[in-house]
Parts: sequence; C-alpha cells; structure tokens
Amino acid sequence: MMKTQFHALPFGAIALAVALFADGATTVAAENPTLKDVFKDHFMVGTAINRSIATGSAGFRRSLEFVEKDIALTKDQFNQITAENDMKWQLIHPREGADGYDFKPADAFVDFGVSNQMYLVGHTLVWHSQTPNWVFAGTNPPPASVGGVPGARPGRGVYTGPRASRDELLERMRDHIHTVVGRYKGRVKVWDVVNEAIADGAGTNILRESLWLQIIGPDFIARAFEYAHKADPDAILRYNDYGLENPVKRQKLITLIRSFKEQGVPVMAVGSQAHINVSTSFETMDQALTDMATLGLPIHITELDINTAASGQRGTGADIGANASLTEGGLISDADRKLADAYAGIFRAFIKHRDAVKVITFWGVNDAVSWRRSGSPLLFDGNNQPKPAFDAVLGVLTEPDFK
Ligand code: 9MR
Repeated sequence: MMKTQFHALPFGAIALAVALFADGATTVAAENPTLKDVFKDHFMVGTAINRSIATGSAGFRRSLEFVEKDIALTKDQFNQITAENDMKWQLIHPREGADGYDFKPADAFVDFGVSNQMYLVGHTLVWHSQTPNWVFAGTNPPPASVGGVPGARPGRGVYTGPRASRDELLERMRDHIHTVVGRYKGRVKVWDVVNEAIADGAGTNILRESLWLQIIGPDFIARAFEYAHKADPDAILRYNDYGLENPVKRQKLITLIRSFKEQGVPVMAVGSQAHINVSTSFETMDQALTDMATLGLPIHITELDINTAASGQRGTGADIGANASLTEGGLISDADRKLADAYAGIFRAFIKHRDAVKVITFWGVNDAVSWRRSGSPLLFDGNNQPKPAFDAVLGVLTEPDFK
C-alpha cells in the first residue's frame, strides 16, 4: 500500500490535494503549486536576484542559512531571473579601459541561471543612474547655466565636471554594450538596453534630462539599441521604464516607441516595471496593458512589487528615486488583505492580456531582500513563507472567468 504522506503545508491552503488510495481511503497529500508551474501556459514568472543568491554567500542582511533558503525558494518558484544590480554599469564596468570590467558577480548570476535552466534577463545597459563619472568625463566644459543636469536632485551623485564629446560617449557606450552583451551572448536572452529614459511629470518633454541626452542628443536610445542588436542579433531588446500605470507617462512611452518603430530601431519588447501600490486596480492595469499592447510588441512586467507602506500610497507620477524612501510610517491597516486583493486584480489583468504579456518578474524573492522591504511588497515574507497574496495570485486561475 502507498505510504500516506502528510506534510505541513508550506505553500498555503491552496496546496491541498486529495489523493485516493488503493484501499479506498482518502487522505490529504501536499502538492505544492508554484508560480512558474501554475502560469506556465500564460507567461514566465521570474524574480530579481541579489549577489548572495547568485553566489551562495551570506550578505544583504542575510545569514548563509537564510541565503540558502532564498536560493531554494528561487529555484522552486521561478523560471526566469534578472540580476538586481550586478550588471549595472557601475558594478560591471567601474573603471575605464579594457581591464576596467568586473565580470565576476555577473558571471555568477549567469552561471546560476544556466545551471538551473532559467531564462536570463540582463539589466541594464544604459541608465542615467548607477553609471560611474568617468563615462561622462572629458575636456568639454559643462553648460554654465546648469552645472550638471537640470532637474537632478542634489546629493544624488550626478556628474557635473567637464564632459566627453558626443563621439567619445558614443564610443564608450558602444564598447560597453559590445563587451557586456557579447560576453553573455546566447545565454542572456533579453536585455534592458535603455532604462528609465522618459521624463516624469506632465511637461511636454518626452525624455529625461540625463547626461546621455545632453551629451549625445535624443538619438542615444536608438544608438544603444543598434549596438546591442549588432552584439547579439538573437537577443530580445527591451526598453524598460516605471510609472506606466500613469496615463501621461504611458502616452510618452507610446509616442517614443512608435517613433522607434518608424525609424527601424530594433526595440523588441516593452518593459513595464510596475513598482506600484495597493490602489493599482484591475482596471488601471487593464487600461495600461490595453494601451501598451497597441504597440504590437511583447510586454514584460519587469520589476513587480506592491508597496503596502503607509507613506507609499500615492500616485504614479513621481521620480522612482523618491519612491524608494516611501516606506516609512508603518504598514497600511489590513496590509496583507489589501496586498492580496491588489495582486489578484493585476494578475487578472495580466491573464486577460496574456497574448501580449510574456514575462512577469518580481523585484526580489521575498520581503526581507526587497529594495523597499519596509513596504512588505512581495508574495513571500522574510522567512520565505507565502503570504495571503501568494494564494490570491494562484487563485485567480481557478476563478470562473479565468479558465
Ligand atoms: O533594487 C535595486 C537596489 O538594490 C539598488 O540599490 C537600486 C540602485 O541601483 O536599484 C534598485 O533597482 C532599481 C532598478 O535597477 C531600476 N528600476 C527601479 C529599481 C528600484 O529602485
């Protein structure tokens, strides 16, 4: 006779499955549904991973014991990973010159993904943030009136010294993209080629006032995509941004991507970060996806999390740099239930738009390692236990409308 198994259920009540045994007795067996399996016919479900997870070492406020649990959860639940930080310019290419690269952590990320048969996303090649000063430095004086980047907030380390020429900066960009994309060719399948280049707010400027824009001009985005396409013609090249739940910012994205398509720029997917709060409803996400789908490109939800911090419940129009600090003041009341409701709503929208939505990436494995951990924004708590939001997400598929 079959042995009766009765595990404690680590993955919530939805894990219950009734098994009928040969002797006619019924018992309850644990069958742990996972995100990657439950949604396998809809989209990939992934997570950003930090260096500790990629390398199997203590760090990021986690002892080795916890890191090992984070690794187990990552392998269990997700079939796609993104490097949370280690492919950013500042980390992978801190110094000028051919020996200015530091590939070790990024190599560990890629090895981790390849050895666990995960779909790999590279994040990110060109960004206004986390880029070392040497990239922009040269002998041309900066415009006297701005002394740097208009709109840049003090204290955020924006380079204000003498600048490279357009050609110098393009050459540095080309070298960086060719080297990084070339190294991981065939293994990293998707690249965030340009990150967060769209301006916030209601102004008419589409592009953010970055040093990339000021030194190269508005074609810096097109050039970046061309270099990346040359470096790996098979890679899916993504434009990635946040706040696209906001109709004003979304319209800027649509205008920008349409113009790229008209010019033949090889942009192949739209990345919507989706760092949202609990007021983002099914309707909001449905409208955002409906609008973005008119571009005819696959949509990837690239950095999903839902802030439940009391101070983080505001609109989607502001700079994400400010959003980072909005995790104070404790959690909203009934945070777990509101988080579950919000996740269920947006997953209904993702499923409705499954023809367009191909990848959903959570921005972190659990609340303890999240960039906005005080906002408890993910499906697993700091002990890697599933929260009510996990069951709510899995439950969406069994609702009558979502068969
Ligand atoms: O989660 C990332 C955090 O660990 C870093 O300190 C921060 C700065 O590099 O970047 C965070 O990730 C950001 C991502 O790269 C781009 N979109 C916004 C994310 C949250 O700030």
